[in-house]
Amino acid sequence: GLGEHRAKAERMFSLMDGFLKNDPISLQKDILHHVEYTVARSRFSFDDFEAYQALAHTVRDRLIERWHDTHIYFKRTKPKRLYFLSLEFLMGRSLSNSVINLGIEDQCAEALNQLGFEFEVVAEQEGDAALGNGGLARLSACQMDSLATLDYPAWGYGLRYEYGLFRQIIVDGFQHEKPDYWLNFGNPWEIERIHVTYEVKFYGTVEEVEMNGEKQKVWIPGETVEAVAYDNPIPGYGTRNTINLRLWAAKPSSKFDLEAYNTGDYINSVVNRQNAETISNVLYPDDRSHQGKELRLKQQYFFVSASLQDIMRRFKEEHTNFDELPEKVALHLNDTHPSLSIAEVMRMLVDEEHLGWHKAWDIVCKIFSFTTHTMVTDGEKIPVELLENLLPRHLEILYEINFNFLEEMKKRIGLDYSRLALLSIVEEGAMKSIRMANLAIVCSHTVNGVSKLHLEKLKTKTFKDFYGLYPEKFQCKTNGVSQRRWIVVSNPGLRDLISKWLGTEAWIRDADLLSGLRDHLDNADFHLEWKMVKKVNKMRLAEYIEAMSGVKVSLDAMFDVQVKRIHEYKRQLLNIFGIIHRYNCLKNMDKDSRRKVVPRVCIIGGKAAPGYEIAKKIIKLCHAVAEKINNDTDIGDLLKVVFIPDYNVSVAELVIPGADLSQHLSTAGNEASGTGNMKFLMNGCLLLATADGSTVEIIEEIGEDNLFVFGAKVHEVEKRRQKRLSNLAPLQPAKVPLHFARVLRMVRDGYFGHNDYFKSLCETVEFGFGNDYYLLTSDFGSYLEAQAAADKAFVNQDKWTRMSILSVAGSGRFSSDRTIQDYAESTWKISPCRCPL
Ligand code: AZC
Repeated sequence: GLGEHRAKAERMFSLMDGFLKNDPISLQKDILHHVEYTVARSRFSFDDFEAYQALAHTVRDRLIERWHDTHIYFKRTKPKRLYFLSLEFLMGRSLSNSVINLGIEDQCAEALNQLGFEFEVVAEQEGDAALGNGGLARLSACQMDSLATLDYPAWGYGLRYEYGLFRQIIVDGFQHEKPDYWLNFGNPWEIERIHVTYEVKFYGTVEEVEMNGEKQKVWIPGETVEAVAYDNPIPGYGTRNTINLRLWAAKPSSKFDLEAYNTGDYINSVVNRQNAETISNVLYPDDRSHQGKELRLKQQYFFVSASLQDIMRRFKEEHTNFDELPEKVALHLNDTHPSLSIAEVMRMLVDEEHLGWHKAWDIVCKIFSFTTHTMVTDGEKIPVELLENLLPRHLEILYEINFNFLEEMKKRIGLDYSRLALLSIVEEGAMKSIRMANLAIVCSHTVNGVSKLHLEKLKTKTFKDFYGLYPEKFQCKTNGVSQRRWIVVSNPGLRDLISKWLGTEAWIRDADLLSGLRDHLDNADFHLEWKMVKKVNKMRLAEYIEAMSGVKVSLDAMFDVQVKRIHEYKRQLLNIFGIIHRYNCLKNMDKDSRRKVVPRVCIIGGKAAPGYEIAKKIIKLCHAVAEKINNDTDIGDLLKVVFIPDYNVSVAELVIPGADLSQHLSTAGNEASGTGNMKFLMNGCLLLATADGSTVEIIEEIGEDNLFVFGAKVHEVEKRRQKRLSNLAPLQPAKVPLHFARVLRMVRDGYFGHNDYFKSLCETVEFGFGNDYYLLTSDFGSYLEAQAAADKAFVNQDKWTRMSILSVAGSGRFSSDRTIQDYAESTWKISPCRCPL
């Protein structure tokens, strides 16, 4: 009875000590407790890694407290919730970020110290969680941090891949891929929810049955897999709110495979069950191409089905009427990858909840929003053949959505079949397929671009036809990055300096305050301290470079960095050609001129998709050029070239703060936004960049004379491409700038060895072959001018420091807090829901 219940509650309460304490002594006790009872080591002998594990569990306990309170609070107040659906999250390490967001960094450092450990060393023990490819995935991670910090009632959903993005090993200058066994050392940041499981079904047939006198479709699936939840608490900064990132892992269904057991085929039935686990096994390592593989489709649906069952269960606990769904639930599609969700919600509402089609469609169109992350027109497509087999009912639903949509369009635009064919969700042709972007646009109430330039291209090119039909759907949400991760965690020196001169730490929650640094622009002491911070970061980076590649670099040199995925459109090749040109110039200089040269350390890093041959050749070329130049004693410290292997989030945290100059070289019109540029900007590193993606807005914000802009503008690119093609017939060396031709010839003729291997790479920029689609030839001259301007600016360290300060001061707009607030207010329509202390 009630009395019994109350007695139990009182007893529980009396057993509780209150919240875990965060003073250094309590933390030490907890660390030792975890050393002994979680890690099962002796408190008298444990190493740095074990100290990491014990501290991580100590922090995890505190995260769980807040995480619980946050969820109880959300449950009680019932706000409209956002569900952020993404197949990729690049979280990187968690320890430092958590400790900072919980506000217990000093206490943890002191606790460790008294136990004979150093926080930085212990934090270095943690491996990266790399459940994503590149920009899109890291953006999701920054956005989760902002959602928590700004107190939004949000959940992230993703997949718990057992193998994250491959580790890049360089052997002899060639990239090799090694699996990323990230879970082998345990993962203290996740909470396994063995009771939060859902069945996900595949294959089978669709049948028609009579129900209440009406014909109703039912899907009779052929295979069942179980999804198990793993929860990852995401703490906000300066708030108790700690939200959840729920990742799904596939497990064999607990339902017995009866037939196999009965026929005595025990071994095979166990083997079959194991196949289920392969679904969430490995992340696809391509960041721009989609191959229409069955396993990938299975992953997508597995993710979608588990997440939506979870979301609907939570909704139904609190509501009985689906009309309320749009007031209580916002579903965000991070790119097209999760857009099967649309068909799945329709299936749930129509087949399972028995809503009429039109009513269901009405609801569905009010809950989805969509962000695209690419400039490429040819988006993700799912072959109908695959769907027919794997998800037969979903295919029917997609056909019906498309039929209704096209009927509506016929009424609006008439029987213009070529236009209708472009709009259609179904692509006819050699391989009939579903266009995921069209599906997402038709159903979402908002279609977001990730920079102004990107949105412009969506409106005028990529989705021009849709824009004509639904202009109000299209919105710009320029990307941002978290200043918690990209200054506070990765650049503690700069953090202290900023806080000292601003007289507050409030900028950690409100990045606009960074503009206050402009007040000290001419202060000599400020300059001195600013330069000192950079120097220390360069030292840290130089040590890392020496450890990784054996190359010793001078701290007086300009550290010039290009780190990002390797892609033709990102033009790492332009960078390498520039380096070769610089080398040629140095070789031809007399002693006197050489004395005036700004020494450079050119640092390149990034992974190539395993099947992307040209990108792999770029990596090899980088190594071949490095080998030649670094071993030329005549050049010495004037020029060094370094490739940093296995670029990932934690490497970025080390490299970005140590950079003087960073390069963002995409041919204008190809980079949807770019977020690396923002991270460098926040760290006082000057940008050398094309006017592409979000760089255009950075220029707006800090002014053209605070960075080095070069190259064709978007509107010039198409014209130049045409011009090149009209020159196509004969090889026309006269049209190629001399310097460019010379550099190209050196690579082609084997100056750096391996000429056969580099042949196809050279051809990408040659007439009659690749036709230089990305316009390296025509941008080369302007690129060299920008480089010369950077050299010149670097000589004047006063000017350089001013530019550096102005970069940080202008970076506030590029905080993911601004992006998330904009999404919350204009797209998701959600309000902050702050858990009381
Ligand atoms: C990237 C875009 O290429 C980049 O310009 C953008 O800044 C970033 O998304 C975040 O919006 N796209 C991807 O990373 N895409 C995939 C599939 O990985």
